[in-house]
Amino acid sequence: MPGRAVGPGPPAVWRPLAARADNAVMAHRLDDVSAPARLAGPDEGISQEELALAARNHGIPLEALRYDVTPPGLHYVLTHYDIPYADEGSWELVIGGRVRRPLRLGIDALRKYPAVTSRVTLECAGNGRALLTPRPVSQPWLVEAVGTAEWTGVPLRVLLAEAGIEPGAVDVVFTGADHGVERGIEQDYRRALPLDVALGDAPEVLVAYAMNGGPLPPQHGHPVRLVVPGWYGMAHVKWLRDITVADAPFTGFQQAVAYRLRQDADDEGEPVTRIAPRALLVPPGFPDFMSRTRVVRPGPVALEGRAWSGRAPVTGVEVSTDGGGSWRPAELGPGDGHPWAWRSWRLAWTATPGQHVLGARATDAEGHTQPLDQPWNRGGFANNLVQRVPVLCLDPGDDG
Ligand SMILES: Nc1nc2c(c(=O)[nH]1)N[C@H]1C(S)=C(S)[C@@H](COP(=O)(O)O)O[C@H]1N2
Ligand SMILES: [Mo]
Repeated sequence: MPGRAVGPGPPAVWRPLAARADNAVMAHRLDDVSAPARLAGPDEGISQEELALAARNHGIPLEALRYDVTPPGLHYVLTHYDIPYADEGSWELVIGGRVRRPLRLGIDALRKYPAVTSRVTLECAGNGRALLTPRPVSQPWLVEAVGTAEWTGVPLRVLLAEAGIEPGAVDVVFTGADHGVERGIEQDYRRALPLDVALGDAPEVLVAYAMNGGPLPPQHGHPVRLVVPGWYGMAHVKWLRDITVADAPFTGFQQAVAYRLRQDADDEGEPVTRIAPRALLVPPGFPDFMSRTRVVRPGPVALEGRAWSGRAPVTGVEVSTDGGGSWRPAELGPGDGHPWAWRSWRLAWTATPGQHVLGARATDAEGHTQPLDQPWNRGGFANNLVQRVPVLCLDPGDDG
C-alpha cells in the first residue's frame, strides 16, 4: 500500500464518526494503525508519515560540523515513540536479573560515583536511508543524523561490579521509559549488549546523567541514558530506567526484528553494531534556499569537514571535486585523546566556473572505507555511501 502523498490530493474532511457504519462491528487492533516495514515504490515520493517523522527527529545542520562538540540543540535527535516526561528527583534506575545484589539508584546516588566524561560521536544506524533505491520507508535521513557531545556519567562496569554478576549471564538488557507500538508490537524501547561489551573498558559504556556539562535535555534521555561509544545510536538507550542481566540472548523487537542487516524480509540478518566510517563536508559557499545547492565564487575555497568510524580510528580522508573521478588526501586535524569522536579534515580547493560534485571518503585503521555504490539492506542501516555535494561556481564578476 503506497504512503499518502504530500501535496495536491483530496482535502481532509470532517465527517461524523457515526457515518462509518462499520465502526461498531469491526475489530479494533494495533494492526489497524501499525503496518509492517516496507520499501517505497519506484516513483513514490516521501509520504506524509515520513514527513511527520522527519519533523520530530531532526538532523544536525551540516554547517554545525564546524564545532568539535555540537552546540546544544544542534545535535541530531531520534525518538521512536514519545519523549517521556521525567522528574529527575524521583527517577530510579533499577539493576537486577542475574546479579547478587540488585541496586536501586536515584540521580544523587549515581552522582556519588567517580564521574567519567567521554567525547562521543553518535550516528543513527539509519543515516543515509532516504538516499537509497529502493527507499526503506522509515525516518527519512539524508546524511545529517550525527552529532558529538561530551557525556558524563558512571561506567556501566562499575555498577555491574557492585551488583555482582552471577554465573551464566550472557546479555545485559536496557529499558527506557518510553512506550509505543511498532509494526504491530506494543513495547517499551529496549535493547541489549553482550556481557563482554557491557563490561568493556575500550569502549567504556557509560550510564550518563550529563551532556556537555549540564543535565540531559528531555530529547536526549533526561535524566539518565546509556552511551556506548563507537556503536550506532540504537544502542544508546535513553530515559534508562532498568538494567537486567540475562542468562539467555535477548530477543526483543529492537534486537531480533529491527536493526538487522537483511536483504530479504525473511532473512535472519546480522545485528547492527558499530559505526562504519563516514566523512561529511561542511557545505562550502552559500546555499540556494529551495534546492540547497551550494554556490561559490571562483578562486580558493577551503574545504573542511568531519570524519569518524566506530570500528577503528580514522586514518585518512580523501576528497573528490570531480564527482569521484579523482581523489586527493585531505589534511587531518588532531586526534587528540578523543578516540570515539569525529576528526576534522581540510583541503584547499581552487574553484573554477561551472558545476562540480564534491565528496569525501574516510578510511579507518582497520582498512574500512566508504563505497561509491550504495550498500543496500531492507532497513537502510549502516550504509555509508560517499556524500555527493553539488556546487555551482559562478562566472568571475557574477554578483548573482
Ligand atoms: N529509550 C529510547 N532510547 C533510544 C531511542 C528511543 O527511541 N528510545 N532511539 C535510539 C536511536 S535509534 C538513536 S539513533 C539514538 C538517538 O539519540 P539522540 O536523540 O540523543 O541523538 O537514541 C537511541 N536511544
Ligand atoms: Mo537510530
